[in-house]
Amino acid sequence: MLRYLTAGESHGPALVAILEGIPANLALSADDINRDLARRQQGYGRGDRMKIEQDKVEITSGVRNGKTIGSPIAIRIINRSTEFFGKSITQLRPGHADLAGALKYNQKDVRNILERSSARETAAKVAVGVICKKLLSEYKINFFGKVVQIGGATKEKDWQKAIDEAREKGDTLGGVFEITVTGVPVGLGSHVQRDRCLDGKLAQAIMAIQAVKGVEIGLGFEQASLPGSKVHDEIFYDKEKGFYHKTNNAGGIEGGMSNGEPIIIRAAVKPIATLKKPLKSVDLVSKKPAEAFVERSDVCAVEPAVVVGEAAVAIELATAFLEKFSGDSLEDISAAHKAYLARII
Ligand code: EPS
Repeated sequence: MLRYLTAGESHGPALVAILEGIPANLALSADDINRDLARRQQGYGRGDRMKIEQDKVEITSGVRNGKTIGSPIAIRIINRSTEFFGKSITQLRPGHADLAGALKYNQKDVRNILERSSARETAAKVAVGVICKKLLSEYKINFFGKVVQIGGATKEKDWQKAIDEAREKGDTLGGVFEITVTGVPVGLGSHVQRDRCLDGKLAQAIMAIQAVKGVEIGLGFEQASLPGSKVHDEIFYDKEKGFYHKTNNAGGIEGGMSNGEPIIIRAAVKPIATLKKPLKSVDLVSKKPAEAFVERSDVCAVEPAVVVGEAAVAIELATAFLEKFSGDSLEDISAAHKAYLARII
């Protein structure tokens, strides 16, 4: 079983994660992880925090001589920007976890909520996701993420302008990103029980990313207005490649299982909740009207969200892959995978 936990506050000493269930003998280095950590730090619209941080991972367990050994993999990413950690806040930000978190956890200092709810946590998730991607790449499963929309702009040439305009107004923007995964074998997930449906698991993982408010797979919401003849992907057979479809409106998933076509999943990201020109709000302690709290933040974080989305999808697909081809070493998993592919042709 693959499982993981992250811990760490945005301006605390470090972010950490433990990932258990990765088989032995997978080649893994800090550099493998650092590449995606650097990708996550980029993107037009990022704030000044990214000029301070140079996210690098330290692998503190589970790897010896450049290979996994089957024990839990622990990682740590040091936070350079810790200057806000001691500062108390009481003005609630609409759109963030501030209000619900402060009431739920009985806190008078919103800092105790925002430090953990910050999207900074996604650095640890990306580190875990890279390890899962690395495992899946052994089986020719590859990830391609991209931005498809920023604010209302669907053309790349308009994105920077939209972000610049939002910045000038003291505003923020969200958008849509898309993750495509190729090489996924037929039969990950299952139709037999709701908590084994692959699309359900992917939707949960994507929705659990900070700021994501919508998910669709394949044609998604568009298919609700189309007849079946325009939606369902016809089935063909070829002696070399086996069963296949010429279209992929299902986004690679039918009946809660991968169907052998690329998995295509899109997510809607809401605009960042910290606005330079603050919205009306209330002070948590005095309960009097107050402007929302303003601290350093990003104008738009859809580009980094692509990298986080890839990680979230990779973690779910690796979990489903290891359920199907379970084994404690890479060699055992490869044998099960090879035998299965030979059977289904
Ligand atoms: C982030 C770090 C944060 C923000 C952003 C993402 O750093 P700071 O709050 O110190 O500027 O830039 O967090 C949020 C968007 C949020 O809502 O909390 C990061 O490392 O990705």
